[in-house]
Amino acid sequence: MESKNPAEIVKNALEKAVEKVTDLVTPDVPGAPGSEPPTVAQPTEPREPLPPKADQDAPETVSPTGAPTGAAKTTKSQQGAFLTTAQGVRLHDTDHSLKAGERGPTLLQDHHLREKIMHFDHERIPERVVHARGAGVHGVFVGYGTAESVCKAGFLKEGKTTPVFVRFSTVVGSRGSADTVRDTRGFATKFYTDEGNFDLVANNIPVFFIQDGIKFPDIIHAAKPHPDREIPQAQSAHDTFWDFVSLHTEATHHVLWHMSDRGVPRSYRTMEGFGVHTFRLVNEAGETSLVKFHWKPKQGVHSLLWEEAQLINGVDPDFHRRDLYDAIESGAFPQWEFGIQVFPDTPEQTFEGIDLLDPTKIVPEELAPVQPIGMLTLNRNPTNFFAETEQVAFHAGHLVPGIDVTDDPLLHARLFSYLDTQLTRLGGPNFAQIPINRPHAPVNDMLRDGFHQHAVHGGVAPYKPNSLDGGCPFHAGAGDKPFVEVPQRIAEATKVRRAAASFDDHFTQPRLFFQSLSPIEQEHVIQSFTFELGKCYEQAIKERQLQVLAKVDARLCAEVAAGLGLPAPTADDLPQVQPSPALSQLGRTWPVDGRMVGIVVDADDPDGLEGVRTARLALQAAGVVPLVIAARGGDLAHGLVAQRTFLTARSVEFDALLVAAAPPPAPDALPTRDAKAGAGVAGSPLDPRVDLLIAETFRHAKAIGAWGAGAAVVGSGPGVVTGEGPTDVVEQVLALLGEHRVWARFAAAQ
Ligand code: HDE
Repeated sequence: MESKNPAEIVKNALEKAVEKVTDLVTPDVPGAPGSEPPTVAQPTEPREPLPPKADQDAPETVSPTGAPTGAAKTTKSQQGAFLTTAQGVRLHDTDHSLKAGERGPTLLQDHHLREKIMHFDHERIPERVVHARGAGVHGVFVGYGTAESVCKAGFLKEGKTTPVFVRFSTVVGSRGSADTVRDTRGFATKFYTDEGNFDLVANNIPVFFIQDGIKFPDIIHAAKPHPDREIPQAQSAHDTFWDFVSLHTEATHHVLWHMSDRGVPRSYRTMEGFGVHTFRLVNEAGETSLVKFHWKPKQGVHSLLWEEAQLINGVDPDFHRRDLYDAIESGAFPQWEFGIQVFPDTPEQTFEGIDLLDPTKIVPEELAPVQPIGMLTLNRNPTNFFAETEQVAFHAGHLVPGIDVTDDPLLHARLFSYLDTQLTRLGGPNFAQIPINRPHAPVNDMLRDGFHQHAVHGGVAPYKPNSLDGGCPFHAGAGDKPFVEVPQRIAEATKVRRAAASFDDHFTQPRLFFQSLSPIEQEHVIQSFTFELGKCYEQAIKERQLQVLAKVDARLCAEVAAGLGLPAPTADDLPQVQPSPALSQLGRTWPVDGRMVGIVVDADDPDGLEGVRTARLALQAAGVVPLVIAARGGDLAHGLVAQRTFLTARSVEFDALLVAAAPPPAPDALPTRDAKAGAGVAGSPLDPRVDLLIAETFRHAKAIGAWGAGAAVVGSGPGVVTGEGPTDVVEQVLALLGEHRVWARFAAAQ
């Protein structure tokens, strides 16, 4: 008998689904660019293309109509040992164009040059109008079966394993913008179910800026760079954004989340996901329920500090995508539990007075708990960014039997928009045939021809009714699992351009959100508003936003006003709210696997390196990625390798720091050659870059552990652990890492 325990169900299914992966993954230092190490000399012996790396996967090898092709999943798009043209003709030289003499003009007849340059000239496609910057990976979803009473969708059944592709993104920035900007994050999942593709195109914030999709171009035009100078990139800290949201106060709730720690996630792996809208589920008996979808990260919800986020934008603009790929490559597969809040499907479509059709409202988890219904595990990196991550096309209207939409006016505009946008972005109506978008269920539509048609359709009658193709394809009968829209009753109505009165309250829930945060999180919200409004040029906009904040919380408004040097407006009769503790992301402990720990060593002290080896093994055993930081790169004693040098390391890369030595200034620390000169005190016995590492790690509330000579240079305070040797220090640092940060160092946390 199969287990009913959700954890067991996932474990069993995952063991089957990822057994190959665990064989292949070596949990050492992730980031190898290729599947085998290169030789110093250029290879000259012809050979077949190299296989993909062990952590990589490609779209399922199904035909454009969803038929399994039987080809190996890892089949590459290129084959054969020799360079060819796109027509498969072998070439003997691609390094020189065909010329009339060695120093003569290039000949028009050079068809290889022409083909190569033509293709290169058209390598780019338009970036997404929003969510342009993102990273996608493959995974599996396993149903717990606990949703069966409310939803008939097959992929939610107990133990059912479904392949998925997930793309995380920022909203505002262009494709090349930095990852750790303050922004909302996208969390879009394509489930390749047996009943067709289901896309949950979600965000890491449970509400949205607008209540009606007709305002989407307005909020996006306001958030994007100013049209005249095209600055700033990927930021909300500018006049047009605050001009709009201060006037359009239904944005206030989303703005509060955006200004909170949720706007700067530590990692894609440590974000919650929310479907935002209320959806309607249907069970086998045809009964309906209203639900909100949630993704709960097993890794915990965890954010960056603002200074870290800013530093990372310069030090490693690819921080979030690198973190995701590296975690998967090192075998720390991120997981999210899929959950639903369930509400009765009443004619009013409200719950405890909250309008479920208003996407600027949440239902606090204390009123409707999130019920777990499955587990998502991301376990394979893509093989090709463009083919998979860039060409994946999500759509809020990709639904499967059992999941239907409600009349949320924001959702309805999305149901139009997501197909429409692909026409320009992916160049025509056949984007569902691109490998990453192909369903794994049989496709028999009557859509024909168009740009980039890959299916070779048979028959002569792509219309209904027909007799020439034997009547094919047929309508699915009730027993054939068709998608049937819920026959939802619509109350008698008049055509209007208006919202319901229940959409009018723009301030109570932002107040609830702010008051539910811990003091340290509230400090961050105050700091973000002060920073963002401080970056605005126009005083009128700052004053107007302060008027909005006065309606949210008097202290929030007063402290931001003080930071801006403006008087704080006041507001009367602010409502009493019942805080929702579930909205705070602090105060719990989480698994540590996939986190990064730097270890400062003295390359010239072989005795001290013995302890470093012990520490490294202990960290690896806990699933943590240890990176050795030394004065120089390369091999060290005891089989250790320096993965970072004092020149290349920066504290923001690490979740905690171990200091196993007190290395003196290295030759490249001479002030004139040190990019971080000034970090250390002149004449200090410690390398100034190490000094900076320790200071930043402390300031950013991360755990620090030290032993030997290192213990003398790390100072003291909450979360600074010193000891004789590595063993108990590592143990204590791992425990601190599980709490994410040492908040006790901050005054606001006291
Ligand atoms: Fe989107 N959104 N959106 N959105 N959205 C797009 O689709 C749109 C909204 C979300 O990784 C676009 O293929 C409208 C809410 C994600 O490929 C576009 C409205 C939520 C992604 C579009 C919204 C989202 C998108 C741009 C208001 C959270 C990235 C390119 C009515 C529930 C998907 C594309 C990916 C992308 C339109 C509001 C999430 C233009 C009109 C609310 C995660 O179609």
